[in-house]
Formats: sequence, C-alpha cells, structure tokens
Amino acid sequence: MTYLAKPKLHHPALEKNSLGYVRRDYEGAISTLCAGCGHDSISAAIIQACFELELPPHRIAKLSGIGCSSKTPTYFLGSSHGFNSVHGRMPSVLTGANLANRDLIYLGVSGDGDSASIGLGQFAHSLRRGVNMVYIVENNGVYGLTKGQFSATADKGSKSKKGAVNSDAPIDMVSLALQLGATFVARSFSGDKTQLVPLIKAAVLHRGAAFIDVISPCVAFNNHPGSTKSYDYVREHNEAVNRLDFITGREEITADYAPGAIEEVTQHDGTVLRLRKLHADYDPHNRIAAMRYLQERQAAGEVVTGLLYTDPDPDDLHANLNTVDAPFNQLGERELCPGAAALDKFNASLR
Ligand SMILES: Cc1ncc(C[n+]2csc(CCOP(=O)(O)OP(=O)(O)O)c2C)c(N)n1
Ligand code: SF4
Ligand SMILES: [Mg+2]
Repeated sequence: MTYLAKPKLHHPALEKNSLGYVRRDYEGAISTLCAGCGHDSISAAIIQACFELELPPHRIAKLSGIGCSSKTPTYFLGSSHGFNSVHGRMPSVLTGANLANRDLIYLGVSGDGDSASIGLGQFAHSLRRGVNMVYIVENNGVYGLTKGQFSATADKGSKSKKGAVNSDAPIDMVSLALQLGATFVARSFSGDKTQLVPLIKAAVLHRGAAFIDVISPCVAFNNHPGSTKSYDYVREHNEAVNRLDFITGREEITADYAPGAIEEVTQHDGTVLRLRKLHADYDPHNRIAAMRYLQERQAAGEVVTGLLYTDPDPDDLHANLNTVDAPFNQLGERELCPGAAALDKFNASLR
C-alpha cells in the first residue's frame, strides 16, 4: 500500500480561514516516507502556505515525476487536481495543462534525480519559457527511491553512506534557474519552515516561472558525516541572504522578524514581499549579482538560502504567446472552430 487515508473527523474548534477551511482540509493521505525525511517537512510547509493564502483547493493542480519527492503530492492537497507523471517529465505535462487552463495554480514537485538527471532538459525549457508555476525541487543529493545512488546535485568529494566518494562536478539548480531566466529564484531548507512558508506563498502569487530549490535531507541514505545534504551540514553552512515576511493586500500574515534593513517588493497583484536583509549589499533584483554571489559563497563552502532573485513585473508563457484570456478549456465551439472564412483569412496573413 502506498498511502493511508486519514480519518475525516477533526476538532470543531480548529482555526478556519475565510473560506471556512481548516488546515487539515489542505492535507492529503498519511505519509509513508521514512520518519524524519525532509520531504515531509516540505509537504507541511506547502499545506501551511495554501491554508494561509486561503486558496480554494480545487483551484490548485499539483504535478510530479517519479521519486520519493514526487510521491509527496499524495500527502498534501488531497482535494486538488493531481497528476503523477513519468520520471523527469513533470515540466512538459505541467506546461500542457497550464496552456489548456490558465486559471489554475500550478505546483510542480520534483526531486534532484527527477529534475537534474533524466528531466534536466524539461526543467530547463519550462523555466526559460516562463511557465506560470511554482517549481519545487526537493533536493537530497541522492536517488532516494532507488536506494541512495549519487544524484547530479551531489557535491564533488561528498561521500555515500557506504563511503564511496563522488567524483563528478555537481549541478547547482539555483544557478541554472537564474541563467535560464526564471523570474523568481529561491533556495531554502526543509528544516527552516519560517523561511520556507513565506517563500512558497510569494512564489504561488508570482506570475511566471518561480523556482525553489529546497535542501531536503534523506535520512535513509544521505544524512551522515561526509554528505553535504545532511541536516548537520546544512545547519552549519546555511548562509541566509534575507528573511521574508509576506503581506497580502488584506492583512499581515507573519510579522515576527526583528527590525533591520528592510526592503519591500510589491508584486504585480499588489501583495508585498518584505525582505529583511541580512547582507546589506545583497540585491534580490539583480540577476547577475545573484549569480556572482552564489558562486563566491559556494566556493567558500556555504549554502546560500533565501530569496535570491525576483522580477517584480514578470511575463509568463501566456503573455509571451499572446494567448486569449479565457482558459482554452472554456472556449466554445464558435471560438474554437470559427469557420472556413476565418481560416482563409488567417492563412493569408501567414503568406
Ligand atoms: C524512465 C525511468 N528511469 C529510471 C527510473 C528509476 N527511478 C525511479 S525514482 C529514481 C530517482 C529518484 O530520485 P529523485 O528524483 O532525486 O527523488 P528522491 O527519491 O531522492 O526524492 C529513479 C532513477 C524510473 N522510474 N523511470
Ligand atoms: S529513502 Fe530518503 S528520500 Fe526516500 S522517504 Fe526515505 S528518507 Fe525520504
Ligand atoms: Mg533525490
């Protein structure tokens, strides 16, 4: 059995959002991942973010590939649309779904094997096309589901559980996302919910390709000394560039950050991202500076986390293709088949 259903009853006094949903309405089946797996913490952060954003579950579509990470959509948003695709193919399925129905919120969940190995091409093209989505890679540096082989994000020189040394150079998903033109790029840690939840909320409301690389330790195969994706390693080397506070048009949701150098980023829909800068010279609007900073800190052995880059006024694939405002699946026969005269006119325009 790959999942267990949760009992439907819950305490009547649980906090409700304005839609009348409690947090549990955003949960899924009981997880069958290993106890302590970072992926479960990411699922909890997604549930929290969707509850706080007061999203109607039926407006969300969650898509994934294959892997322990790609199994996780079963464990959250049980009332949302879901599609568990083939290994490495989530981005193209998500792109197609998004083109057919632009009205849904697309959440792509993948692993480092799923996105940095077999699915690297799909990952790249979905970001460079600006597909409006939140793309989360649950990055543990191994193929967890197939029992712990090094993945393409494993650092050179890092060790497997049995002591084998990885001799290949790593792929840094965040650097790649920046280079490919993603308009929202962040990295976080599954063990840092305070940082991860506002990042997911901001990414959901970002109109364009939003990518979050979440370091997510695999307790079964990659949580030992010698691993650079273990809980201890990430806690010791975590270098956060900013702390986030997310504010909707209506109310401030979290406000527990100490005052410091504050920068506010207003997104296209009026929501505000408030960044408390931990590094005064860090500018999350400068793609090239972000790439340079990442490389410098990486060379010093640090794992940079936080909101690394955002374009406050991005364009998405629909804007680039100039598609109609209505979702394709709501167009009627008249719009989809306007007749021979319209076809002749269109063909003539291409001659
Ligand atoms: C086409 C294809 N090739 C290989 C596999 C075997 N396979 C399943 S999951 C996986 C790797 C998963 O790694 P990752 O995406 O990092 O997920 P994790 O389990 O670490 O969360 C592989 C190689 C497969 N299912 N399909
Ligand atoms: S094998 Fe690793 S990635 Fe898979 S559920 Fe267990 S701890 Fe998580
Ligand atoms: Mg993995």
